[in-house]
Amino acid sequence: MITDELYSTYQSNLLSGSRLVCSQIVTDLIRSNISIKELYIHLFQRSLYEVGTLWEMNRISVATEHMCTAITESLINLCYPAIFSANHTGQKAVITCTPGEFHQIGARMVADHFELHGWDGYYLGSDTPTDELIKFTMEKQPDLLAVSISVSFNLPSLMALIQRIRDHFSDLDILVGGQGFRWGGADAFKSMDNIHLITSLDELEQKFLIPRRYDS
Ligand code: B12
Repeated sequence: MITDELYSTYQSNLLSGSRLVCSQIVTDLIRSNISIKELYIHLFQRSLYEVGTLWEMNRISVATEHMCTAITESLINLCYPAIFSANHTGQKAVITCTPGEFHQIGARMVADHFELHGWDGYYLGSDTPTDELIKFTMEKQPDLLAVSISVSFNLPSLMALIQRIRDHFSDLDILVGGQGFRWGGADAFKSMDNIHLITSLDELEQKFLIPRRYDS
């Protein structure tokens, strides 16, 4: 369990750049069999949201924000033995960010949750060129495509991407999500078929991962 006290210790060590202490905390939590979702949301996500607020308030530098992000990405790697231990179902998802979207950790957590539920989660990371995404999707023939945006100015980029994808894959399920929708944008997808705005990992599990796990 991640108590407020443990979170504060982790966060102060992250902000001061102590990779050693942060990795010890994460290793201990994994050994205690914490769920990956709890670790991702109540430690990594909570901490990065706070880093964003501190950066916005000019209380930490851009360099410190970059360091915290880099450390967090390295700590996520410590979870991989747990993530890749599920029996595979044969289902496949491609997870990416729109062109111009550089925030990739949320998409990575989404990809990891597909893996946790036995899917092959192909994670392409940030700023994927649409032509390359189309080629990759043709090659992998996934059951669904998930796209993340963190800044609302990338909504037009997401709309353009969806239109291009639809030219090639007329009924592929497309999940969209991320903080880019915090200030609206959901209406743009209402009239579109097979586009699903998903607001959290819980909703992703409930609507797409847990039910299908028992189908096979
Ligand atoms: C790290 C960071 C960066 C890094 C990203 C590096 C990297 N490797 O990812 C860099 C330095 C590149 C960056 C750049 C910028 N950033 Co920045 N960044 C952040 C920060 C601190 C953390 C992001 C993060 O990883 N969060 C943790 C993840 C786990 O959370 P998440 O993305 O929300 O994902 C979760 C859910 O949303 C969901 N989810 C996400 N995507 C999807 C998709 C699907 C399909 C589903 C189902 C679910 C889902 O699942 C995840 C797990 O729960 C945030 C602060 C914050 N609040 O997040 C600011 C933040 C997002 N950035 C912000 C800004 C303004 C910028 C810049 C515009 C700054 C600038 N002036 O240049 C640029 C934009 C770059 C671009 N074009 O994309 C603002 C956005 C505000 C807004 N109004 O849109 C934030 C909120 C900071 C702030 N408080 O102001 N940033």
